[in-house]
Amino acid sequence: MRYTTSGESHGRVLTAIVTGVPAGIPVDQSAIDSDLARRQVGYGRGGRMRIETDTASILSGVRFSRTIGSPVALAISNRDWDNWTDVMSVQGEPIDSVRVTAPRPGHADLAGVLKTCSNDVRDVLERASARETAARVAAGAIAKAFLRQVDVEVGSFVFSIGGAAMDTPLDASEVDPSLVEASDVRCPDAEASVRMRAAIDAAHTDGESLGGLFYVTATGLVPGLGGYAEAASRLDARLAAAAMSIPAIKGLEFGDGFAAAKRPGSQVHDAIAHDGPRGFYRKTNHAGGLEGGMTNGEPLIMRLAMKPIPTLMRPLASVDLDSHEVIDASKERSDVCAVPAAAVVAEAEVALVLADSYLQKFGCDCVEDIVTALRAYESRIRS
Ligand code: EPS
Repeated sequence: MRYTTSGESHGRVLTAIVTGVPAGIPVDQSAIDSDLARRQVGYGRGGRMRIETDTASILSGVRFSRTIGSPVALAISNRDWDNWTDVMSVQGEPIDSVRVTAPRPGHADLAGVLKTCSNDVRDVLERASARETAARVAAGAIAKAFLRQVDVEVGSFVFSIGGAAMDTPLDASEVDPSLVEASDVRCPDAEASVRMRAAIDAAHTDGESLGGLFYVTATGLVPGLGGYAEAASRLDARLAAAAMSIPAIKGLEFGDGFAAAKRPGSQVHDAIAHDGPRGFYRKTNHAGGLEGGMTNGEPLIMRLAMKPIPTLMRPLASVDLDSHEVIDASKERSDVCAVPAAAVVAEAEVALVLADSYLQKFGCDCVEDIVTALRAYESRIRS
């Protein structure tokens, strides 16, 4: 299962095409829209989120609420397009007065215009904008619908925003999703949520932006997804590539991650146990559910680091593309913090990789055959 997206931040529409989709996945429009809404919620988002109410139109690949084995195309309209029809006109001549010539440090702006021979940062920022991640979330909702058929749930929560963090240690796979969904910073700890909101308020007052750390988890995974024999089949490598493809994600760890590098092996690896009905299992999960490039049957636990958003209301210095004079970087309307949204985008990315790894192991034509093969595998490895 793969996806591609198209669309500019203030263009008419965002689209996603998901290929390699097996037949027989129940597709509920409201589940896609509910994930789109989860991505839009979050304390610290800017004015744009008051304009958009994202909803996906399913253009192909679904009939009578089930996938039929063909590519699934999804479209999300940009409501803000109505305000940008001149600046983002598909036809006509460039309008010099709307050119953006002050690239922002930390954004794709400068390397983007140099690479594409453009004299207008807007040519780059429109596509580099994280608005595109709405299309990824729609694509990921198809992967999640498949994963539900094989009893896998993907979730996320925010661990820290700026310097405001939850207490450690915590078992990320045991976090109650209802507490996460009830928090407008997607943090299950009410007291930490208050501190995170205060940090966002202070950043807003100072013309600053904030990043943070968040977890993505997946439960119900069978052991043996991914592979140890080829570099390209290693599931941790595939998950890392997917996570790092999300704008502003700068770091990633699985399980105990960087902390494990400081401890001796006996405190890092998870002793193997077995019991009749359950089969092989671990009493600890330092590895975050991955060993040797494969799932080991324990929950997948990933922690991602997001940098602060580059658009600053108190901008850093930049250089004008035309005159080469020192100027302030451009300050478009922007978010102060999008860490809660990035967590929902990361769920989508992880779901797409996990769905693909199930299809590689258990077949890719129809859900019924995949589930039959999965049950036979589960029964064999339990005995
Ligand atoms: C973004 C800038 C802001 C964000 C946008 C990402 O948009 P605008 O320039 O229209 O105010 O709100 O995110 C979204 C629109 C979204 O849906 O997440 C940027 O420069 O990356």
